[in-house]
Amino acid sequence: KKATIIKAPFSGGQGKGGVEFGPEQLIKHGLLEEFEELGWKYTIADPLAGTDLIAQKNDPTDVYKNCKRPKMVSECCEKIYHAVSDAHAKKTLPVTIGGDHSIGMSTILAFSNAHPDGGIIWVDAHADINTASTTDSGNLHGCPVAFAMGLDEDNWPPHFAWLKQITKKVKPSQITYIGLRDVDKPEKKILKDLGIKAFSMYHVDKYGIAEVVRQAIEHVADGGKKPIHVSYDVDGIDPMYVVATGTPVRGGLTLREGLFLVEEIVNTGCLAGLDIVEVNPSLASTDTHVMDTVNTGLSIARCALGDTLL
Ligand code: DIR
Ligand code: MN
Ligand code: MN
Ligand code: MN
Repeated sequence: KKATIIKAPFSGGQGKGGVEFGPEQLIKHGLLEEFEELGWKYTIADPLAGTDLIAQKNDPTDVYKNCKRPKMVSECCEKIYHAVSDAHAKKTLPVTIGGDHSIGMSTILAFSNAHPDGGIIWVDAHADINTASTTDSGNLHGCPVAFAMGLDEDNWPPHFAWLKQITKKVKPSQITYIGLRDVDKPEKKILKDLGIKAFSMYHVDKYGIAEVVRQAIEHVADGGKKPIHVSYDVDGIDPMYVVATGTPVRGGLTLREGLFLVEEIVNTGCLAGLDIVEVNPSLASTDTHVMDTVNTGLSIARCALGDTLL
C-alpha cells in the first residue's frame, strides 16, 4: 500500500481566498497519521512549491475573454498533471489535496492516461463541465471536466497549449457524477449531447445511495473490474456538514451517504486515484465549522484508505 500525497494549495480557479489552506489544514489535523495508522507508506509531492501563487492570483492582466486567470490555472495544472502522472508511473495511489477543483483537469487526465480503461466518479454539487465559451462566472474551477475532455478546444485560452498536446483526453463514457444539484443550462446540454451518465440528488433520493453507487461503478468500471478515480468536491456533501466551502448548495449528500459511496468504491479494490478539494477553512464563522469541514475531508480520506470499523 503505497501512496503519493500531492499538495495542491491552489485557489486561482475561483475568486475566494482561503481554499489554498486546504492541504495544510488537513495535514495539521491528522491526514498523515491516517495514512500511517492504516498501513500506508507515502511520499509527499509539492508541485506548486516555488510558484508565487499570491502574485499570480492578483495579476489583473491574467484574463482571456470571460476566463479568469487562465495563465495561472494552466501553469499550475500542468505542474500538478506531471506530479500525478509520476505518482501513477511509480505505481502509487495519487491522493491530491486541494485547493479548488480546477486541478481536477490534471488529476483525471493523468489518471486516464495511466489507466486508459479506467473510470472516473466525480462527486460534486456541480458538474464542472462548462467550456471556455459557456462559463458564465469565468471561474475555471467550473470547467475542469470540459478541459480534460478537450471540449471546445478552439476557444481555449492560448496558455493551455500543453493540455492540447496531450492527445488522449478523458472520454465522456469514462466519467459519471454523483450528487449534482446545481448545473448550469449549457452544462445540462453538454451532459445530454455527450450522453454522460449523471446521478443527481434526485437519483440519490429515488434509488438510495447504495443503488446509485452500484450503477456508477457498473457504468465506469464494469462493476468493479477496472481502475477508478474519485474526484471528491466536498460541496457534494450537504452544507450542514460542510460549511467551509466556496460554493455550498443545500440539499446535498448526508455525511454518511458521502462516506458510504467511498467505502463501496474501495470495496471493489479498484480505487486508483483520489482528489479531495474545495475545503476552505477561511469561509467558516466558527472553529467548530472549520473542524466540521476539515473532519469531513479527513473522513473521506480514511474511507478511501480502507478504514473499516469492524
Ligand atoms: C458554476 C459553479 N457552475 C460555475 N461551479 C462550481 O461557476 O461554472 N463548481 N462552483 O464547483
Ligand atoms: Mn496508477
Ligand atoms: Mn467541483
Ligand atoms: Mn462543487
